Amino acid sequence: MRFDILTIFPDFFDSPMQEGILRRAQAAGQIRVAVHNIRDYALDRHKMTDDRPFGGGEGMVMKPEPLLACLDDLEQREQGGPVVLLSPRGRQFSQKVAEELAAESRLVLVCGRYEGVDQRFTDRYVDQEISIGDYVLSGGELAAMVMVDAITRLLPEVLGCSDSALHDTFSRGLLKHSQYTRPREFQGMGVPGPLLSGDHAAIRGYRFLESVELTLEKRPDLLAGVRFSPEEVALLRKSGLWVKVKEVQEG
Ligand code: 9D3
Repeated sequence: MRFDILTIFPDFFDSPMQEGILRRAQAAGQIRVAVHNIRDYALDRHKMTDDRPFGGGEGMVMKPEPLLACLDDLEQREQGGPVVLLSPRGRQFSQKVAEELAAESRLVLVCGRYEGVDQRFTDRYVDQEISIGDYVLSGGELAAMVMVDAITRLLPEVLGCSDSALHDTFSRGLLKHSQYTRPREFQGMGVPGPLLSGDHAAIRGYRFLESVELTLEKRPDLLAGVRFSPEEVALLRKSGLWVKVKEVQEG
């Protein structure tokens, strides 16, 4: 997968791309991230990428011509992918949107700054607008990083253990069970018995019930879409959680 990122702050991407999964995925050639400085495409001698809004008002607006020049340059060199504008107006990013975009072979991510991007650029050249949530950021750069990270770890060749993405929180709508490691006793606190039992069926059952319990407590909204197998229903009934799950699911 190839990501082209258009930004006036290319340095923003340096360190996040040099750690962990993103670093490995790039080194292995599974993803390529090309960061383009919009300012390099500004035509005037002051290298202006923003200007005052027509009609007046606070703040500045990103000029459309440097954005288009940058996009044109990309598309002349390579086959273009869908153009995504990171914007507080966009459809909200989610695991589902990440899965959808992970099916692309190329994405162009345009990072807005200031009060926004000239609407004529968006109207003609942007395929979709995406927000990462209902809070105000200073620009689209961090949002673009969030997207690159979430999408990259979904690529089948990226995760060594190919089904660990499937087992993640959200993959089936349950929060993941808690984890413990050594030491066996920490500040007077032990580790739940089943995890030390070596009985793999007991461990699976314990973890499943803890997942359901956590989801009931912290994210009951997630339970609406979860279906349980007959074995799971039996476990839930035995533990007394089934009634609560039904309550939440049937509203
Ligand atoms: C105070 C300015 N806001 C007036 C309603 C508009 C506004 C414009 C530009 C608010 C934030 C920004 C910069 N943010 C983004 O470009 C952005 C963003 C975000 O702020 N939240 C969540 N996702 C995203 S994606 C891009």
